[in-house]
Amino acid sequence: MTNPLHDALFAPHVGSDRTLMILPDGRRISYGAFLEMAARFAHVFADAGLVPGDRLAVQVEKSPEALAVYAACTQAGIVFLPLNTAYTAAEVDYFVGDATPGILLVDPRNEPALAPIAESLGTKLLTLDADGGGSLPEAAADKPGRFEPRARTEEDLAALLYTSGTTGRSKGAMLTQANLLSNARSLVEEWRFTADDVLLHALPIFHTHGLFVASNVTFLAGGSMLFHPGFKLDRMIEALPKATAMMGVPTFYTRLLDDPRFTRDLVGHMRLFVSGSAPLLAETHTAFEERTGHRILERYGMTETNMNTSNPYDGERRAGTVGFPLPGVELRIMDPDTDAPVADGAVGIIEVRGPNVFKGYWQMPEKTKEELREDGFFITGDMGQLDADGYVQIVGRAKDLIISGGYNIYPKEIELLLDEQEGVLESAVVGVPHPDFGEAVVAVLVPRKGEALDTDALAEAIKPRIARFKQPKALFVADSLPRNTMGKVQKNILRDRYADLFA
Ligand code: MLC
Ligand code: AMP
Repeated sequence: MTNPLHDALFAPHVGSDRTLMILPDGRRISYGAFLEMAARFAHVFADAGLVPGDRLAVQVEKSPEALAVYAACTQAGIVFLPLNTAYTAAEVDYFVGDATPGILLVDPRNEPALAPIAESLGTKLLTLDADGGGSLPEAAADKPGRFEPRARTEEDLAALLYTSGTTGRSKGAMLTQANLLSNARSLVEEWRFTADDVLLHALPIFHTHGLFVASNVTFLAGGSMLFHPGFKLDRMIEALPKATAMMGVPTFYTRLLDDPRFTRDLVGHMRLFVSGSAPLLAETHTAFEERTGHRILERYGMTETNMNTSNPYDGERRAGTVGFPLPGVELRIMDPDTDAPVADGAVGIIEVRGPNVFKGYWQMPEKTKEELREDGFFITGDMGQLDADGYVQIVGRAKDLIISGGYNIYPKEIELLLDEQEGVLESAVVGVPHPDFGEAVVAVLVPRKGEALDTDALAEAIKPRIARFKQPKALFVADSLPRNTMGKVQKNILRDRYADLFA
């Protein structure tokens, strides 16, 4: 029986004593032990009645067990649906209602808030805490350490990852085994990952970067990871001398550069630093090289497409660019007005096609049609251009999107929520430069006639509704919003108005 993703990432390591993870306390977990744990979890899921194609939603802290749930789903043919731990119960309610998973796995702390949601949908609730305790590991304790992988093809779904949209409604990107596998293979090759690599892994494992890019590459190469629950500067400084490679969002790099302990000596032995998920400022790239002698390798990806482009491993890693399309990925720059390719070097919307491109949005055929063309090209919504040597440069976004510390935030979602609040006539949410997060969320509110707005009370009121990272870092009250002659809010004017807020 074949299950291509399992066969490539996990099957070769069953029973292996090689180290997969080294935890911050020094504890080591071998590939064999990790895969035994995954097999036990797979038994729990199958015994609960989940069959291939069913979904399993997960909102738990990063831990070896949490990653083993992904491996368990792969072998059991279950579609893995990871959720940001910052999402509130109100947000999880939407995802669970939309994806109708057979199991919802949550942190025991959130059980009281999430149990009613699971119950109303007939979804089984299991728990897993940050230390590996909970009802899932309890149920798994007496299960066999081997699980016969369920038959799957490369076209079957492996994961469902939700991404917000410009309408404010999140969409589930359907990723197939082929999407994940083709990308992992390209990246191992392009970035020269081997079994000797030790990746410093401090990214969350509920998004593409930490889950597929970092973890799949490690599994496929048979390397190991210094597996940290999150980015803590002191821990990074301690761990870097033991790593060969690191992957991070630009905030990781600016935070490291702000610390005098981050020196050339500390990372002299490292072979690779990868950055992505948000624009890396050319000045960060330059400062990093001056400090360490290393040139960060910047790449460009999305939830819907995995990785699209990468700067070269051996050739010039050009600051301010995201490099070249990966092997098998076609990239074109289109003029949004004429729907034809732009002239050489001109700016347009980036479209990509290849084995990395997702299958569509879960139960949203209309949305899928709007963004995924019939010829297979996906309209990324990113504005880009090719330089004279073919390096892709991202110069802006056609979509109204803020990227803060590597997390995507769609203003529409926050505006809809603010507009619902008492006394608010309308609102506009923009991203402004932020030294730590790259961009920060700022909201401008217009009160209803005769009403006074209390911004502190408003900030408090929206807290239970949206994740902390999406909440505005500042709220302002204005008499009106700047509009053009068509009545469209001129967000560029607001961005300029608050450009120095966090400088
Ligand atoms: C935390 N906060 C954020 C935030 N992260 N606010 C805005 N944007 C963020 N990204 C909030 C916290 O809740 C806290 O609020 C305050 O800001 C300070 O938190 P902190 O302790 O400084 O944050 P920290 O825990 O250190 O997290 C920062 C971070 C983290 C950058 C390490 O956000 C992170 O790991 N980002 C990675 C995101 C990622 O993996 N993206 C990949 C997406 S995949 P308060 O007020 O309560 O104190 C993708 C495709 C691709 O995009 O190409 O890769
Ligand atoms: P997400 O859908 O959350 O995976 O975010 C994908 C978006 O992140 C892309 O559409 C880009 O706008 C942005 N992005 C990812 N990598 C880069 C990069 N290296 N430079 C600039 N933007 C990036």
